[in-house]
Amino acid sequence: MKTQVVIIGAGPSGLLLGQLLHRAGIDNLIIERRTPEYVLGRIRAGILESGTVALLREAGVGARMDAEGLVHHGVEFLFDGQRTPVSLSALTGGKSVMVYGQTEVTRDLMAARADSGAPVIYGADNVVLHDMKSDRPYVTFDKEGEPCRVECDFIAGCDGFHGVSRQSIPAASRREFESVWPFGWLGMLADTPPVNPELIYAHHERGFVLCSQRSLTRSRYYLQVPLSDRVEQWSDERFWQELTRRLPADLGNKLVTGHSLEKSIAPLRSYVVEPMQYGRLFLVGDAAHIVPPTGAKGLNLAASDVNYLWRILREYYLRGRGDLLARYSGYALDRVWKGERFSWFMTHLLHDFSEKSPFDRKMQQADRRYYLGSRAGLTTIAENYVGLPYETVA
Ligand code: RFL
Ligand code: PHB
Repeated sequence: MKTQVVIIGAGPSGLLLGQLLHRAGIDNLIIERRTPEYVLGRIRAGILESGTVALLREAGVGARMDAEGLVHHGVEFLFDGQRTPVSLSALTGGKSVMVYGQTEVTRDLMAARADSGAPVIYGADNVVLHDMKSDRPYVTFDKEGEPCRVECDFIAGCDGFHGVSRQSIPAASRREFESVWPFGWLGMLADTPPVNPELIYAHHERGFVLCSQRSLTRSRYYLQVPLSDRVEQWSDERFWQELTRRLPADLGNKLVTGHSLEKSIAPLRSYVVEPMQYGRLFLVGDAAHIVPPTGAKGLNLAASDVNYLWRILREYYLRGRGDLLARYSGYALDRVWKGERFSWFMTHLLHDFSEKSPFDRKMQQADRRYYLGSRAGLTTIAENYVGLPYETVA
């Protein structure tokens, strides 16, 4: 087999890149280890930055998002029992975020891929990348026990944190930066109306709480939990009780409880690999970086990488601009590190750190009072939350 770009991984990064390239007339093949049902079963991100929304529209997959997604012009913070509404639009010159879950984004991208007739191979085992430093890289894999080989011009490693692409770069040619957080998030999805029209990020001495949503009838809540906790220890009843304890009475009384559709615990990690390319291999999304979910940046940084890579590849194929290829990592990492910084900042600001010294706790409290009590502080939070602008590829 032969194609122009082999994309490894059919998560949101791989599917979005494939869609944009296909619409630009650039042939690509997506190779995915799992089944489509498995990929759709993962409940993850819920908030899209305005740049991600624009990119999905540009890819021709914005119709259902625009019809069903909820535009949020604000977000709320809560600590010491005090609620602070943050008007994202007023602080950013009219920008907003979209509540539209990663599952729905992925479903739309899968449908667009099927309509386009462009190929995806699901259930591919033993994917191996070859000759990335040459002009003719290729990828081998097994499909139903049969060995396959695809020759290509470029490989896009969109295969997430545990994928094969990053590991294919020799250790001496990559540098890793990592910080693992001492707690996890227990997430719960339920068909109950959200407790508040806007998302609430709350600090509580028993731990952080996030009240999020997927629609007007579907809620997504998160609780900070110790890393030693297992999801089996959290019955629905215990979850709702703990959530109520961490919310002020006016909100707790409004909480509508119900049967959970999904519950899972995610550890929190900050991670970046540099550079994000090796010869003709480009790393995209979680394959290159992980953020704690507190800033809602994981999926949005993946879209940001796709934004740069597809424009660079389009310039290469349509205008012969080979010079841009070497600049992918620089473009992507500038925004990635800013997203890492914001996610790190939000995680520090809002979680309970039992090992913090009394002085550090006072600093954390002062940070909260300063950032949420000054227009400059609120503007910093708002402009990062709606998403920093993309640089123009030129
Ligand atoms: P994905 O979604 O992990 O997709 C990668 C795809 O590659 C496939 N794959 C392979 N295919 C072929 N060969 C191999 N050897 C392969 N190895 C892996 C996988 O099966 C998969 O289909 O990465 P992508 O596309 O870069 O997308 C990134 C986003 O998924 C991610 O940033 C966010 O979901 C992060 N994230 C969250 N972000 C938020 O903004 N808000 C959240 O609430 C949130 N919750 C989460 C999350 C990530 C989680 N993970 C990764 C543990 C919750 C969890 C549990
Ligand atoms: C979610 O709805 O899953 C969500 C929203 C905002 C975050 C993290 C997760 O910061």
